Amino acid sequence: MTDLMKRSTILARCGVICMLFFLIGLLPLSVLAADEPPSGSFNNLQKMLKMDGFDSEKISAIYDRPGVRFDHRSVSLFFMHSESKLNYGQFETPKSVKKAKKYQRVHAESLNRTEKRYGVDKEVITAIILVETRLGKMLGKTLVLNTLSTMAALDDTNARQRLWRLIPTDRRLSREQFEQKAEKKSGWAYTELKALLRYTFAEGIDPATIRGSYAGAMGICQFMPSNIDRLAADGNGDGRIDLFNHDDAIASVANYLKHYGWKPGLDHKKAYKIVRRYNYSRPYAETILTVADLLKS
Ligand SMILES: [Ca+2]
Repeated sequence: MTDLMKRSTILARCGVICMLFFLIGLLPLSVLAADEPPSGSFNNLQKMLKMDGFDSEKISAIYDRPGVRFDHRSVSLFFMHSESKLNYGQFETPKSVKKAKKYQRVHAESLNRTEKRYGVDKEVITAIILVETRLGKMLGKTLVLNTLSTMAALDDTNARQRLWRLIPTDRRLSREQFEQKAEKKSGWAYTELKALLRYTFAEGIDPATIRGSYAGAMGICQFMPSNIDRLAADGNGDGRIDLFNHDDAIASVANYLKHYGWKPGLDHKKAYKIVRRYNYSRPYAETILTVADLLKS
């Protein structure tokens, strides 16, 4: 079934309400953000970045862009009780394993080269890419720059107050929890934001175009920007790090695991411990190792 046919079928099923949501989804971000002041939110942040040595003109130009804005929608998720948990079982189904095996065939050369070079099992690398982004098919829709800038701006009491008012009251944390988390997360986000800017400037990428998860993870392997500098690798040897390129993403996953102690022939317990450095969730680590075993069988 083509994408168009799928869309038509879904719309027909959902009716008028679904159609409205669908159309809203197609609106440019600037239209949706009409209720939010377009500028001013990041004035202090810009000053900080400039004081920290970033080029003044470049920073001003970035924050003048129409799509760059205070993004309460994604950042709110950090301060809400979560409603649903990811269904990890979906990755262990025969259909999912079949797709992962196909990925291994398509990227066989890159996976074999990487396994040899880093000593990390290609099945584990593939399992991580499967769970992180459905083998590079779901890369996230949020502008990483907006998420990190909004979160970093929360060191300012006005920005915190503004976000607090925008979080649905029935799902938000207590005010005290919110304040504590905002303070902690704003410092974290500022570090990540600086890493994003350093990376994109160095690679000649427009930082206002990179989309990722609501938490700011980006690329096929979903690295946080601060990990790019430390642990991303150039898998295709073109002298650049592009985490939206499969070769680079494959090598980066391997380099990350190797850095945290992966060696060929690790036992389950040690492998589990290292995979949790990629994502701290226990079901995540179990799933990665189960999928890797299924790919080996
Ligand atoms: Ca590369």
